[in-house]
Order: sequence, then structure tokens, then C-alpha cells
Amino acid sequence: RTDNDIGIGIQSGTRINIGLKTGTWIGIEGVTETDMERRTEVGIENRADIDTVTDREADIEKAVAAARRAFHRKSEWRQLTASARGRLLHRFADLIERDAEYLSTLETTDNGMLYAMSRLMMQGIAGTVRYAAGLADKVHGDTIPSDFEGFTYTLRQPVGVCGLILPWNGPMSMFVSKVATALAAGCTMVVKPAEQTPLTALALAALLAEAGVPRGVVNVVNGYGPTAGAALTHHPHVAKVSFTGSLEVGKIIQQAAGASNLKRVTLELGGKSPLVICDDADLNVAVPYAAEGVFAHQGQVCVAASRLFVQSKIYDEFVKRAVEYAKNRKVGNPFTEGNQNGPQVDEEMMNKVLGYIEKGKAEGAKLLTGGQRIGTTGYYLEPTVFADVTDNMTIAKEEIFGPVQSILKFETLDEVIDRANDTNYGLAAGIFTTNVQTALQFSNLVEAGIVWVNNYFTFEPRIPFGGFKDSGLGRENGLEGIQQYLETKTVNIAVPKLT
Ligand code: TXE
Repeated sequence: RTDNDIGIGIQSGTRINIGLKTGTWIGIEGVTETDMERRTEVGIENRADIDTVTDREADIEKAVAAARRAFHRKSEWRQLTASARGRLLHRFADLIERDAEYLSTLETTDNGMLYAMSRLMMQGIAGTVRYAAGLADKVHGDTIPSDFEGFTYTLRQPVGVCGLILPWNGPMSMFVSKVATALAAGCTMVVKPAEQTPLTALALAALLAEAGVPRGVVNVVNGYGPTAGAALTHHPHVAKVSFTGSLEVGKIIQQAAGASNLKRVTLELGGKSPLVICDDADLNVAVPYAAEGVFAHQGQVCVAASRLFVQSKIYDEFVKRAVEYAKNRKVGNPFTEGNQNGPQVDEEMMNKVLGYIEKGKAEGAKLLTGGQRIGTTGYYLEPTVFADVTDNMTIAKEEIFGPVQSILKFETLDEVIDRANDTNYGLAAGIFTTNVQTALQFSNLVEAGIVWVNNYFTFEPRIPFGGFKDSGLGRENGLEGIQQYLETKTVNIAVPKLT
């Protein structure tokens, strides 16, 4: 989204329209008509043109029916062994590696993510799929001793048709983390990408088909939240929804689950993550980490270090260096090498960030650099630093989702732990200190799903990820991630004593 609100579409002889916002079509380099035909041939149902509300709901209906057929006990998918599912996922990872350049170009075109970042992320994306591939044949139950004459064992079985609703900030990484895990568990699914970023989910779905995932197992329907998304969350044949997005919509989804068939729900809903810099920290390390923690990907990251607590002894020096760092950050076209920030995803999100900046100024925070849009083409924002932020200010309480660093001052560890926890969110937290006791005390007491000590943003497919409090429900990734796509069945067998 480096231009104004033009639609991005791919048109071929077959009917595949992607993410149209206006009537304008532009071609995307590297996507040929043959590619598109191959995609329709393999039967992925791609209907992303914006028609009417009813049409969109009808698409979800068709997709859920396809996923339900593919989940039938006699289907090709259900007949596959767990290790065969693992092999399919490894093939999918091979294809992601083969097409890494194309996929990362598409991701940057779609989302505005720096190309250097989307290219670098491809390794992690393939790695996530390989981790899920390895998990596929390691799903098993327990044998439980019984006080009666017999024994009990458990089976862990796929939950059924899943609705996977994706956000726009990490379209590909979210797709693979949800889809690969659900496939490893043996589920079938309907994926609804975010309306801002419809492209890479379609490309990945085509690769799944090329890898040999049977028809109907993964269905992608592009559409808007209140229509396509809501149809999925209310659908009586969807057994589980996994959602990443806003807290507001997370609450709507949980209500829809309760009002329909009590579907299982996993939610990842963002945060207001505290990063604490103690006065014994190495500032040469802490300053860049804190800046990347909130500026990377234009601040559109759920774990962004958006509340930066700096201890009083080093406060002035830290603020000076943070401002210098922000001023030197290069903002521009995400495809241009050397740029460190690209555009916000769209005008609405850019305006939301600018609104928070105005609130920060009005409520008395000290704006030390940035605060403005850059130019009038594209949604570029200056990296912004506010100092003297206090806990009650809006910019210290609400998720900004933009390149805005808010610096707060603290005196003691005891005090900063209470202040860090004084939020309805609880996704991530970080601390920079050279004192191991301080690091451990903070890690034990902070209310967050992940804590980084002397680093920030480290992610791996092996580590469970999710939030405390309003930041979500359940965990994705790691061994816990796959459990969210499984039901436990208990079987009790009578074995009378041989007398
Ligand atoms: O989110 P939405 P938006 C936060 C961030 C951002 C704010 C708003 O603070 O500024 O949310 O972003 C689908 N039923 N995060 O408006 O609306 C929608 O189509 C079912 C944090 O983009 O939650 C899209 O696919 N689905 C975050 C997805 O929900 C619905 C990532 C996310 O959109 C729906 C993104 C409905 N009624 C935003 N309404 C993170 N946790 O990383 C919308 N959707």
C-alpha cells in the first residue's frame, strides 16, 4: 500500500479477482495467467471481488460445506496417516522455499512491510511449517491406570472444521502458524484473510494444493469481517475459530461462539507491552532494542514495546539517545534497500496513529521528534518519540499500532512491576538489566504471555505464544499450539480379573 487507495487485482481468463477496492486494475509482476489457471485447476475457491453481502455469506457457506465434506471420515484427507500429513507439510515448506522471493514481494506489495523484512521472514515461515510437519505424528494420548477392572486411554482427535481469521499485519506468518498447525492436527478449514491483505493467503493456498493437500481441506475466502468473518464465527458446522486481531472483534467472536454452537475459540488480541530499562543496563544495546521494539514494521506489531519504562538515573541520557535513534531512521518505499520503515497499511490506520499523537500532545506528553505524516503519497509516518508520558495518558493505555515510542520514568523495581501490570492487556513484556535477580523477579511477577530479558521480539515456532488477560485466550505455536486443534476422547475398557 504505497499508493493511495487503489485496488490491486490479478485478472486472467479465469475468474479470480483479488482485493478490489476501486475499479482500477494493476498487474503484479511474476504472476502469469498460467499461474492463475493452475490455481483454479487445483480447486482453491478464490472469490475476492466485492459483490454483495449475501454473496459473501454464500461463499462462506460453500467453503464450510467443502471443508465439512473433506472432514468426512471416509474422505481422502481423513484416510491419510499422521506421517503422510507430515510429509505433505514438508512438501509445502519446500514450495515456500522455492517461491520465497515471489511470496515476499507479494507480501510487501500487499502490506507495506519492508521487503528486507518479508524476505528475511521466509525462513521462519518455512520453519514454522516444518515444525508443524514434525508434530503431525507426535499427537498421542495417555494410558491411565484405573481403580476398576480395566484400563483407560485417551485419544487426541482433530476438532473438525476450523475458521481461521487473519489480521493484516503479518498475513503470511499468521496464515502458516494457524493453517500448518491445524493441518498437522488433521483438521480442515476455511481461512478468511484480512480485507487489507488478500494476496499472500491465495498464493500459499495454491502451494498447498501443489503440495498435494486434497481439495476442500483448505479453503480461502476473502471478504470483510462483519460479513464473511461473522458468517464463519456463527456457522453451526465450524467447530473452532482461531482469530488474531483487535480486542473489540475478539469479544464479538467469543459472543458469536457462545450464541451458536459453543465453538472452541483461540484469540490473540494485541497488547500494550511494557519494556523496562534498568539503570544497570547497557545503553548501547538497550536503546536500539527499545527503538526496534516499537518502530519495526511501523509499530504494527501486537507485541510492540509501546510502554517504555526507563529508570530515573539513566532517564535523561536514554531519552537523548532514543531521540537521536528515531531521527536517523530512514522511512520510505519498502522495496528500497536501506529504508528502515515503510508505510502504514492504509489511510484508516495512519489516521488512527495520527489521532493518538494529537491526544499525546493534548494530554501533556513531551513530543521530542516526529509526529507528522511524510508527504501526501503513501501512508508514511515519522518515527515519533514522546517523553514524560504518565500512566493515565491515552497513549500509555491504548494500543496505537504505529511508530510511536512513549517513554515513562520509574524509580524502583517494585513500583515498575505494579505499573507494568496496571493494564487490561498482558501479551508481552521485556526488561534490560545486568542483574539476574532483577530479571527473574520481574519475569516471575509481570503479567504477560512472553517475557524477553535483554532482547526483544525473539520468536520461534517451538515457543508457545499468547496473552494473559484481555490479550487473548489459548496459545499458538509450540506443543501447546496443536492442542488447541484437538479434542481429547477417553476410552475405558473393562478387563475382568482372570480368576
Ligand atoms: O482489526 P480487526 P483492524 C489491533 C490494532 C489495530 C486495531 C484495528 O490495534 O489498530 O486492532 O485493526 C476480521 N467477525 N490489531 O480493524 O477489525 C477482519 O476482517 C469476524 C491487533 O484491522 O479486528 C480481519 O480479518 N471477523 C492485531 C480481522 O478480523 C471480523 C492485528 C482483524 O480485523 C469481524 C490487527 C467480525 N465481526 C489489528 N470484524 C494483533 N493482535 O496483532 C472484523 N473481522
